[in-house]
Amino acid sequence: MNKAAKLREALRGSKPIVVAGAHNALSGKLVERAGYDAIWASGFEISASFALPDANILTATENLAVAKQISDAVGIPVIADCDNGYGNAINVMRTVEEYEKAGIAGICIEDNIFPKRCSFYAGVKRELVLPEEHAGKIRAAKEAQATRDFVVIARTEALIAGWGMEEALKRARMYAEAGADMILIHSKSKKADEILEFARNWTSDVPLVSVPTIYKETSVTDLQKAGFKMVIFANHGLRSAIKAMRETLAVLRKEEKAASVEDRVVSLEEVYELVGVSSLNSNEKKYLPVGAGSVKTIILAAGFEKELMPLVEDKPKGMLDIKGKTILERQIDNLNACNIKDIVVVRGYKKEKINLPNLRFYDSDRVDEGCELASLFRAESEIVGKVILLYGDIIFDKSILEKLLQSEADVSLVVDRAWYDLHGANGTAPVRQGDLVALDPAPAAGYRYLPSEVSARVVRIGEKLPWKEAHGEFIGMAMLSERGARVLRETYRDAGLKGGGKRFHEAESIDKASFTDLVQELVARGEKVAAVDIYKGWMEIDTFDDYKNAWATLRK
Ligand code: SPV
Ligand code: MG
Repeated sequence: MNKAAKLREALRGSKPIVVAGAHNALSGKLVERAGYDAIWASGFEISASFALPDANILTATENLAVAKQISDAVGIPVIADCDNGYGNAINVMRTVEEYEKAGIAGICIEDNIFPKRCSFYAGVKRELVLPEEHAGKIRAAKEAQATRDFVVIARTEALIAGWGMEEALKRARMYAEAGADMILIHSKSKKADEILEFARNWTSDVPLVSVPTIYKETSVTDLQKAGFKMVIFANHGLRSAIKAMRETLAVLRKEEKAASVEDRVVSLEEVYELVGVSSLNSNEKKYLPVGAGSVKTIILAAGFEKELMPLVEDKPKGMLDIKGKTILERQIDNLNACNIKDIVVVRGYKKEKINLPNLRFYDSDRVDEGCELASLFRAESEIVGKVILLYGDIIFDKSILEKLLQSEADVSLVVDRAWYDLHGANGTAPVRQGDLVALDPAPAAGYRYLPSEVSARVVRIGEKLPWKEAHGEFIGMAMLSERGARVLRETYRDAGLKGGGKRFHEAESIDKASFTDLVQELVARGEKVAAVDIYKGWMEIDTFDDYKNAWATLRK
């Protein structure tokens, strides 16, 4: 149902139509949320919101833009205060056409001359147009409307201008005969007596509208009993906003601390909710291309490494300084350089020492070795959308991250192929066994690594993979697509349910498993795990020797 039809329906109903003023979309939304039947796009409020008097200073175009802004933001009808229609009957016709096209349910036109003066301003010259002229405007308005339901309210200022009850009644009758759908009888008397007398003498079927701004003791029920169909609280939203803003700003100026006004302001979350941030988020996911800007990174920095003692006696290894920058800072620099700003860190061992800015934290109490997966799943709610998983103890060249970001696979693991040149191809056992991977296709005989277009699949992974069967080393950096993230979560949950305390690949149970065990599980379930090939360009800080080596190799 369109909004004019809604307003018509309310007019046919037995209840009074209770309306409140607004001056922009947000205030309109607040009126709607407070349960009013309709919104009054108030000339007084809109002018005031421009810090201007209500005296036809704003143009029709400016007022219309605000009324449309309000109507577009709400589901209830908007009745626009169109002052005197912005000119004579000819101007009124265009006013009607434009407001109706904009989705406004109805307008109100008063018999003030152009330019008007607000009904309440003291000491200003008050002149009304001849009643015949205003009746002509109402006729023109009704003929100009394109749809049946659009509502035209005729307003007389006869009581405001001091012309007396007879003149007010005479004018109102003329406007009703000209086709007005409602009559607004305005008064600046402190008591409702005037408008109540008017209502007693009103014999027409055309319903009456009241604006109890000055006769403020009169309730909707009183007005309904007197025969009024619509009551407009024209400017109370704006006036309360002025009071609240003035007081809050004064306290804040004095205290000079945001917390001093905390109890006077709504939370930011309430503002987000009012302006629809949640639909912004879901639409971004639906419609924006997935670029690095929408990739999240989860850094696993919970673990404790005894081989790094005493270096890590008072801090986690991610906070180890290497030439003026911690490992974590070096990782963050590279992530930021690739436009990745959403960084989640899973902390555990000495967690309070990881306190760098612009990170989001999840805390794990599983700091003993071999509980990496349990730590990662502390941040399970973050494993959504495109996600990079990063071990907190590696230092890497930015180009590795750039290459990974280009992968289109659902699950991508960065694999160092230099490992095979060093060990696999010439049969030299590695000094230390890392997370090794076997690939399909395996490197050809007489292997010398050359970057290839086609990425190989990881078929086996783990620390216990016999080195002679391995083709590369997983460096501790992986990327999941939106689907990959979902599959990873589901696989973890499902394996946990089915496996319980049983062995989980290289781990004694899923509870003690590493990320690589879950990758092996994905492979076992037929999931394609792609290897993103690199050739050196990274280092892991696992031992004191690694640390010394990093100092020797890295630039400041
Ligand atoms: C307005 O809100 O602009 C009105 C109502 O016209 S009043 O200010 O009470 O005249
Ligand atoms: Mg007005």
